[in-house]
Amino acid sequence: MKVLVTAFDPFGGESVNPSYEVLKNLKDNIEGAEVIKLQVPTAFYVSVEKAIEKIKEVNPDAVLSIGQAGGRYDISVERVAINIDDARIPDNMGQQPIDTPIDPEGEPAYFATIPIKEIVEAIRKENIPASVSNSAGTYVCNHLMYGILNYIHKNKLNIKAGFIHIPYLPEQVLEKPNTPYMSLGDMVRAIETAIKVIVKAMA
Ligand code: PCA
Repeated sequence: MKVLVTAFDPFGGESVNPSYEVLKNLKDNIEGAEVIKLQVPTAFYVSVEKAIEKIKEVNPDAVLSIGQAGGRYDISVERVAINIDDARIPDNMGQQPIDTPIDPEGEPAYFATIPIKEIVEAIRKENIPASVSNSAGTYVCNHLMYGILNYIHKNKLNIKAGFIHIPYLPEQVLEKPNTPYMSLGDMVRAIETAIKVIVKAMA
């Protein structure tokens, strides 16, 4: 079994992206499944193209994407991706789509196909705060989640997919008073736990 895990490069003036820091630290094998790691740029369309390229290359059983959600307190397991881009800030390529459908021919939304409630429960059992989130926003993270689910749906592929947003790392909030953060160790443990649940659910 193969699980493709994607993470983003830093954006919005940050020098790190916690998702990529977590990605680098994940075990290469979890519950017998091979963990394949891919960094994608924080850029509309290109992020999806890179992910699809990799999906075609490695033919994974599941795709889990991770992204930074600055300001969130816990590990948020996303329920749904919506067919809209509405960017508060330009992406890393200077693109800033406003109220633009991601795929005019795609469904309005896709639900994650990974077991979101079981993942939240398992992470909380590790004593790490986690919850289901009902919006992945309207920036690149939602775009990537939508793009991957749309590709799987249109091509009728047997691949589970989902998205997890994670908080800032402690070093990112030194100059941001009253901003939530989580340690790298806890976030790595949370994502490894999520992968375990995904792998077990497919076995
Ligand atoms: N977070 C952004 C895009 C890249 C990332 O890590 C988001 O939540 O859309």
